[in-house]
Amino acid sequence: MYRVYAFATPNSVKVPIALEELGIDYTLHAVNVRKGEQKSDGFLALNANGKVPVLTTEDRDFALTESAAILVYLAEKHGKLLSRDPVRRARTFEQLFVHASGLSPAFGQAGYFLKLGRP
Ligand SMILES: N[C@@H](CCC(=O)N[C@@H](CS)C(=O)NCC(=O)O)C(=O)O
Repeated sequence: MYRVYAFATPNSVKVPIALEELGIDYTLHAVNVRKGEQKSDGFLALNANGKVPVLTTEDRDFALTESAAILVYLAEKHGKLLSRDPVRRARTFEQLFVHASGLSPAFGQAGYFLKLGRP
């Protein structure tokens, strides 16, 4: 069974959504980024970058960070959600990269400067 380390954030929710779509069991482990839990030693051992989400196996032998990488891993490992047709596959990656390289960083900065970063 997978473990998902996440919080109620746009990047986090992608992982449980994919696991639900795939029909795969997982356990959800809250990492409260508002309280700084993503910078704890225990969490940094999973992701030295100190960010959610992280997907691990039950024994935590395998830990994967970066939401887009996690989505691609799950789709390839379980043979669903990612077409083998080159054009359809490219369209999926097109949307994935729009989010990973543009929308997500913009949301992250807006969240920081509009909420967390205020004095
Ligand atoms: N590129 C990363 C971004 C991860 C990210 O920025 N996560 C945010 C929540 S959406 C986070 O952990 N923020 C806490 C922090 O940066 O300290 C991904 O897609 O997984």
